[in-house]
Amino acid sequence: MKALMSLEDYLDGWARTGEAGAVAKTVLSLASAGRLISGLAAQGPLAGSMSAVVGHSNDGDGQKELDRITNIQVIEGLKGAPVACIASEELDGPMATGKDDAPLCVAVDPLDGSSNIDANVTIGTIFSILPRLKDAPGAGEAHFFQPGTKQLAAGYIIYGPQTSMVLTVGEGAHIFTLDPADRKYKLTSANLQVPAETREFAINASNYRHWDAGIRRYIDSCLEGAQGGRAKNFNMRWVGSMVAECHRILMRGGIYLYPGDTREGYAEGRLRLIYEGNPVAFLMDQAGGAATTGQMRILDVEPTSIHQRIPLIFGSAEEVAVAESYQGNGAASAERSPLFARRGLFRS
Ligand code: AFP
Repeated sequence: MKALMSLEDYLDGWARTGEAGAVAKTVLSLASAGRLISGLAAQGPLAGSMSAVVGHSNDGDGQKELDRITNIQVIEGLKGAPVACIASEELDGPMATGKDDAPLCVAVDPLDGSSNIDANVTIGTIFSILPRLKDAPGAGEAHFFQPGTKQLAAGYIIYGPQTSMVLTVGEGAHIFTLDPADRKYKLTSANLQVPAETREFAINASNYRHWDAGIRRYIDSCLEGAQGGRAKNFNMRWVGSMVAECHRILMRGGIYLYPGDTREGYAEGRLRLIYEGNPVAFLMDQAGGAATTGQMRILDVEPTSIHQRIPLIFGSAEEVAVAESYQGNGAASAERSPLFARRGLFRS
């Protein structure tokens, strides 16, 4: 098999100096942390009770032991990187690294999908690399209140059957798979392209009764299949781990939806803008996909708080546009699908 380009060689060829060189160093630091986290995740229960609840977390669920450990590993891993401050799902506020003049800031979800640890389901580390604002204090939140369009790099490390880093530095989206033989990340898919059309949607359908009319009508239209207005049948997936859904969508297309709903605390959905929505949106943008709140591009949203939630719809560009077309006033006047009225499968 032809020698594959390593992550180091890819980054070397992209940038050696200046801000881009700093981004390259930071990506390699995150990749190293990913190696350690991958090893820990692969041990599962052999490493102790990684799913034990050990503290509070920002999403209302308990903080798991593996959440805590991966957060430490990411922070430790970034110690040698040119990063001035870190925002993490596992930290209440931004953490100064002591390198106040470093050019970068990193926002991270150290372990997305941690409710799946016990079930041995794919999980991942999501990261977003931003320029430090020169006129803002060291570890101030202001660095992270930049819209997603300002990201210099973003991606995730997915811990599944393979461990891979999916990365964009603004020149396409690429997959670097960690080779167990030599523990090096190797370019296995360059310039990913999300198919514009799809027949596969991902949403937690148990929340149907909590959705607004627009989302219900869109999902109804998918469920009506070939007999309905869409004139095609759809398949459904819901892994419970956004990184896994994102990877599947990058590989074969699809649409992921986590909209706001009427449950307490879910008016803006479940996913976080700065360290989940923005990195995924950057990857989608680079891979010809789309990412929206249902009303506007995720990348254009101006963040106002570190752990701000955001309604998140992303994936195949044409399907995202269809889902968007059901949002806003038009959807409210739409008739409910007779399919569900008759069968009462999803009551309002
Ligand atoms: P956890 O990290 O708490 O497991 O949450 C994962 C997640 O943020 C995202 O990765 C999933 O798509 C989504 O939540 C699943 O949410 P539901 O449990 O409400 O379906």
